[in-house]
Amino acid sequence: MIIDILSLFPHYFTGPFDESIIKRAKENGLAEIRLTDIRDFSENRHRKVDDRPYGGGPGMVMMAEPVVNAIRHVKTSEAHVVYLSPQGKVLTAAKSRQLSKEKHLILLCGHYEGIDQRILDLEVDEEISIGDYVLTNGCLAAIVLVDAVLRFVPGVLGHEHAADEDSFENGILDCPHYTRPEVFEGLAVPTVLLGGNHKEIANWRKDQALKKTMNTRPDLLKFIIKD
Ligand code: 4GX
Repeated sequence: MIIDILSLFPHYFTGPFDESIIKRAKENGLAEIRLTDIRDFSENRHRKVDDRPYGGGPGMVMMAEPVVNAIRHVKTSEAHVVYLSPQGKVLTAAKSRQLSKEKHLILLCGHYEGIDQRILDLEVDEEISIGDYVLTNGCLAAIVLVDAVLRFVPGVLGHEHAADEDSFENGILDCPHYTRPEVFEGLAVPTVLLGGNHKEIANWRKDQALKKTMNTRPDLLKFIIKD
């Protein structure tokens, strides 16, 4: 998968994408992440990419010309263009899995008060939000999206089924996990996990996951009728 990230701060991404699982995915050729500085596409001699909003109001808006030129510079016939914004549909595991099937993702990171609407009209396929809060810019949202999507690209996680067992894959939260020691500061591992009865363990985990979901995210249970 090729991922192009268009932003005003290409250096924002060097830390997160050069560690751990994403680093390994890049080294193994499973993901190529390319960073583009939108300022390189400004026609202005001061590399200006923003201007005052028509109709007035506070803040600045990213201008159509440099952003559209930057997108067109990296765009291929297979590209799927995403704008990260609080106005988008909220990112889910299902959407992340869907995006993991794309050959070429272009992620546009907004700055200031947003971007000229004509960029969306002309070049953007979908608008995605990582949650109902406002960040200072779209770079962190792009990092979150890349991380959530790459986990579903075959080979990125060590063991192929790891992504299937996670929270949300069954529409509910995950069960609690334990590792050694058996007792930590007086708290014992539930005995069912020590017994080796796989059916009993599976039942216990399902029960715990449901209880956790009921307490923390009852909204997730609204549409679920399952064995
Ligand atoms: N999930 N931001 C976009 C610029 C902006 C402001 C207003 C459109 C309208 C965000 C999020 C997010 C900060 C990225 C504001 N664009 N992105 N940016 N939540 O907060 O994705």
